[in-house]
Amino acid sequence: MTQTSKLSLTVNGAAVPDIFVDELRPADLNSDLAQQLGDKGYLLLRHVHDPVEVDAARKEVLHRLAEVGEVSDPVESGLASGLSRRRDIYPTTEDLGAFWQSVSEGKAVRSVINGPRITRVMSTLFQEPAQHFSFAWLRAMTAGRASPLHVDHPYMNRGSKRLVTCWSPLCRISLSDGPLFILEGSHNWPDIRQQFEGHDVDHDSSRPGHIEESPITLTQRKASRFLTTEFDLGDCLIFGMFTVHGSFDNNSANGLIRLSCDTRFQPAADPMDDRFAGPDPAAHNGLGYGCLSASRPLTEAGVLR
Ligand SMILES: O=C(O)CCC(=O)C(=O)O
Repeated sequence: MTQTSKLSLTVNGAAVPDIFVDELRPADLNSDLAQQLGDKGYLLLRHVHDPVEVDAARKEVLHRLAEVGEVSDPVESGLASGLSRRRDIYPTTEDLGAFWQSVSEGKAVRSVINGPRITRVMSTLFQEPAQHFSFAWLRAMTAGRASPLHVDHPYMNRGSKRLVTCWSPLCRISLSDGPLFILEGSHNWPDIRQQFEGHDVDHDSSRPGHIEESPITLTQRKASRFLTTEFDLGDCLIFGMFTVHGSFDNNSANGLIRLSCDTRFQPAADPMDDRFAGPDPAAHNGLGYGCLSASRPLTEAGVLR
């Protein structure tokens, strides 16, 4: 990474010192994926999706956001207008959820995130047929926003123990646009596992699902590093349920809407968390897609999920 690019990285508004940042290394598709995932806590796969299909998904999402007035012309540049008619058109949480479900289930989006290319990689990873949740976490992050530090386990732990997250950028994401990061070695941190294992955010709302310690403090305390990279169309990042991750702040100077989607895969033979399965997944608190901050207007600040 170049010195200048690193300087644009902030979390919760705080500059991340260069010494705490390193590059995510691409996985070797020709050697054992499960072993690499176990060793490093993540798999960065370059060009696993078809970049042309990812670009089609990007445009599909942007045109849906433009319908509610949230994208400037030309729409396919992907810049936020700073305005929104979403809540006027979709006044209730249910309406907002139905809108976001329709965007998340767009044909072009699904042919990337649930398509045969990524499903093949997942079957190779599990060494048996893979299946995905029907629910998908499509995100549109405007400048100034970020995802908090967390592990995924407390949000989706009622099914397979072999569940993995697959995070796919749906636009090019430079270091200043709020890329995802993982904390190096965090999949092996016993205190994080102990704190979150068995915690279910829908059963116990008295405890947060995310990590309250500041990302920089935790990284320093663990002598860890923020691992990130610039993401291109076709890339994806796979990680397990105890890998600590979040996103840097979107500091895009021109207002780029950072688009990404996280999906979850597991061996098809394992039980599936029923909140996220089937044609109309109930998701968190039975709200369906209305549980996601992304279902709310881009002009409103929101919390994760
Ligand atoms: O895209 C983001 O900002 C967050 C993604 C995430 O938290 C996840 O993949 O679990």
